[in-house]
Amino acid sequence: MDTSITDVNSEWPANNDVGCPPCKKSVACPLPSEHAGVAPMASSSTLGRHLARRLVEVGVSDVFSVPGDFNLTLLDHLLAEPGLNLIGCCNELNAGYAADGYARSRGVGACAVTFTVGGLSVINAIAGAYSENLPVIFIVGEPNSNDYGTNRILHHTIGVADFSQEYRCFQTVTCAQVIVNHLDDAQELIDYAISTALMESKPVYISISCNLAAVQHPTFSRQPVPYSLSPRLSNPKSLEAAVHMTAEFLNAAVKPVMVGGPKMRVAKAKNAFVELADASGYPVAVMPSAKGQVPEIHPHFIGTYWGAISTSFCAEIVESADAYLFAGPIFNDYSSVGYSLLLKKEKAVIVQPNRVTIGNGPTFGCVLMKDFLEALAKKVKHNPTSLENYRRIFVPEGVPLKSAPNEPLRVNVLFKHIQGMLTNETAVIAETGDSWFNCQKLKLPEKCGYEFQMQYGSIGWSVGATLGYAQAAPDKRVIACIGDGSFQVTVQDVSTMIRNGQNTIIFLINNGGYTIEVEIHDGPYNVIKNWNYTGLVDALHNGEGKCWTVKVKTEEEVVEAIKTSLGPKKDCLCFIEVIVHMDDTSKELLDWGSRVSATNNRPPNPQQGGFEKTSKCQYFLQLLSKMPLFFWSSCGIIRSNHRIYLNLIFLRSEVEVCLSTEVHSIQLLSGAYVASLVSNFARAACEAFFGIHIK
Ligand SMILES: Cc1ncc(C[n+]2csc(CCOP(=O)(O)OP(=O)(O)O)c2C)c(N)n1
Ligand SMILES: [Mg+2]
Repeated sequence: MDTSITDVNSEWPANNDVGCPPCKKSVACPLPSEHAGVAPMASSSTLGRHLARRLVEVGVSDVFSVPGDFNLTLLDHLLAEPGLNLIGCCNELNAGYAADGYARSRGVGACAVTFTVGGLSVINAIAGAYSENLPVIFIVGEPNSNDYGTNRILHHTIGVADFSQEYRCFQTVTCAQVIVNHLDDAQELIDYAISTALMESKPVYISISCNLAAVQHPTFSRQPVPYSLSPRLSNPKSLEAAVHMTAEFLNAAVKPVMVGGPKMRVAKAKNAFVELADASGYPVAVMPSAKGQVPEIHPHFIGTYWGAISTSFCAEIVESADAYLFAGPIFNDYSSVGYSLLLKKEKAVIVQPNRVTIGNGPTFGCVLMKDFLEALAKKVKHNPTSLENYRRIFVPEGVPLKSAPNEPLRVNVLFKHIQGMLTNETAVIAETGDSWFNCQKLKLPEKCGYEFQMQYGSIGWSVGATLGYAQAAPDKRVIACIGDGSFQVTVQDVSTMIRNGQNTIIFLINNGGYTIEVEIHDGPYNVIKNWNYTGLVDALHNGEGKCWTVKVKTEEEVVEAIKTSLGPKKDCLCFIEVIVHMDDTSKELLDWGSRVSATNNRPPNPQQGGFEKTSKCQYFLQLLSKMPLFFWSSCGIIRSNHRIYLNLIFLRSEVEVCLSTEVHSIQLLSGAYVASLVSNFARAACEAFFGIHIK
C-alpha cells in the first residue's frame, strides 16, 4: 500500500480503503487528469470547493442536509461539485441518522446543517455514530467570521454572545472539532478533521463561517494532494509475543471456542476472523451486537451468544468451553443480559482492535486485531472438539405453526416470511424494540447486510439510517423492521426515501406501544396513540414518486404483500403495516426484559442510602461535629470501586456515607466539642485516601 504523500502530478493513491465508493457508482471517482494540479485553478480556489472535493475523494457522494442561512453558500458549493448530491432531509436528526446509515455501507458519511438550531438537533445522531465507531463528517454553517470575538448577539443562539455552545456540546461526541473562521488555516483544519474521522472511525465536527465558503484564497489555488493516510501498524515484537502466548494458551485447552464482537468492524478483521475459524476448527459464535460481522453460512457457525437467550445450544457450548477467544467484544448490560453471562476471565482471550489480553495475565498493546488473528491462524492447532460436541447435541429449532385461516398474524409467523425474503442482494435494518430480538434470529445469507444500533439504542434511528444505507447501497434492497413507537419519532423522512426513488421495504410492526418497555417495566406510558400508518405514508407520498402501502392482519395477507413487494412493486417504496397483538413478543424479549429489569432495579448500595444526594464531605463532617461523642462508637474506612466510604456505628445501627472522590478541599467546622476528635479522624482519612491536606 502506498502511504506516502505523492507528487501532485501522480495518480490518486489508495486511501487505506477508507470510504472508497464502489466504482460502479456514477459518482465520486475523479479522473487523475482532472486532478493533475499543475495549473492554478483560480475560479475554483474556494473553501467550499475544497471541502466538496475532499468529501468526494474519501468516498462521500451524498450529503444529507437541512439548509439554514448560515450554511446556504456552502451548500451551493457542495451542489456544484460533480459527483456530490445533496439529499435534503425533513429534519436534522434524520440527516444525522442518514449519515450514520450511509457510513455503515460506504465507510464514511456526511451531513450539513445550520448553526446551533440545526447542530443541537443532530447531536443525538452524532452521539450514536460515535458509539458505533462510524466516521461521520458533521458540517455546520456558522456565524460570519467577523462576528467572532465581538459581543454581538446572533439569531439561532440562546441569546448570549457566545458562539461556542454548540462546539462545546460536540466535544464529547466527536473525536475532532474544528472551527473554521479564518481562511489561512481553513485547508489544514478541514483536512485534519476529515483524516481524523477516517483514522479514528468516529464522527468529527467541522464548523465553517457562512462568509468563507465562496471566497477564493491562495491555499486552495491548487488541486489538493490526494489523501493517503498512514496506516496503523502492529509492533512486531508485541505481535509475536501475543501470538505466541495465545497459541500456547489455546493449544493447551481441550475445547476452545471463538466469539465475534462488534469492534471487529472497526478493526476490519472479518476475514482474519474467518481465517482463524478455518485453521482452528473451533465453533464460531457471534455476540448480539456483532450480528452481520460473522458469516452465518460458515460451517462452524453456532449462532448468537447472548447468555440465557442465545441460539439453542450456543451458550451451552460457549460457557462450557475451557478457553474462549472474543474478538472485539463489548460487554454491556444489554449484551450481557443484565450481567448474567457465565464466563470466566481466566479462560478468555480478549482481542480488541489494538490490544490482546490473555486470561488474567498479560496484555499486549500495539497489536492490530487483523494482524493478530491472521498470525494466530498459522500457530493454532486444529481442534474441532467443541464443534463436534455441538454437532452431537444439536437438535434443529422448530418452525412456527402455520396460521389457521383468518387467524390474527403472529410475530413469529411474520419473521418466518421475512426470512424467506433474504438474499445476497438484501440488507436488514433492525430498529430498537422487539425487532432487535426477532431480526437477531434471522439467518443471514452470504453478503446479506445487517445493521442495527445496539450500543446506543436510540429509537427512530432506523428511519434515517434506512434512508442513508439505501442511498449508499443502491444494489441492495433494504428491508427495515421498525416498531410503531420508534417510527413515530422520525417518520417524516420516509418522504425523502420516496423523493430519492428508493425501493426499500418497510415492515411497520404495529403492536400498539412500546412493547420492549412493557417487558422491562409496564405502565400506562407504554401505550401509544394508534395512527393510521399507511394513511400517513400515503400522505407523505402525495402522488409524487413510487410508493405502495398495505395493512396486513393475517398470514395470507402478509404472504401476498411480500409477493407484491418483490414482484409488481419491486421498484416502489413498499410500506407494509403489520398489525399484531401488543403482547405478541419474541420469547427472547420476555427473558431479556426480566433480567434487564432485575438489573435496573437493584436496590441502592446501603452506603449510598440517605446521605447520597447531598453527601459531600462537608455535609458529613457537619453532621459528625454535631453528634455527641457517645453516639458513635466506632468507625472505619472502606475503599471500593474508586469510592471511599466512612463507616460509622451509631448506637448499633450502621451508617455508611459515600465520600465523593471529587472533593478537593474540606473545611472542618470548629466549635463543636468533638471537632478535634472528628478532625483527627477525617484528616487521617482524607490524607490517606484523597491525598488532600486538611488545614
Ligand atoms: C430516543 C429514545 N427514547 C426512548 C428510548 C426508550 N425506548 C427503548 S425501546 C422503546 C419503545 C420502542 O417501541 P416500538 O418501536 O414500538 O418497538 P416494540 O418494543 O413495540 O417492538 C423506548 C421508548 C430509547 N431507546 N430511545
Ligand atoms: Mg411497538
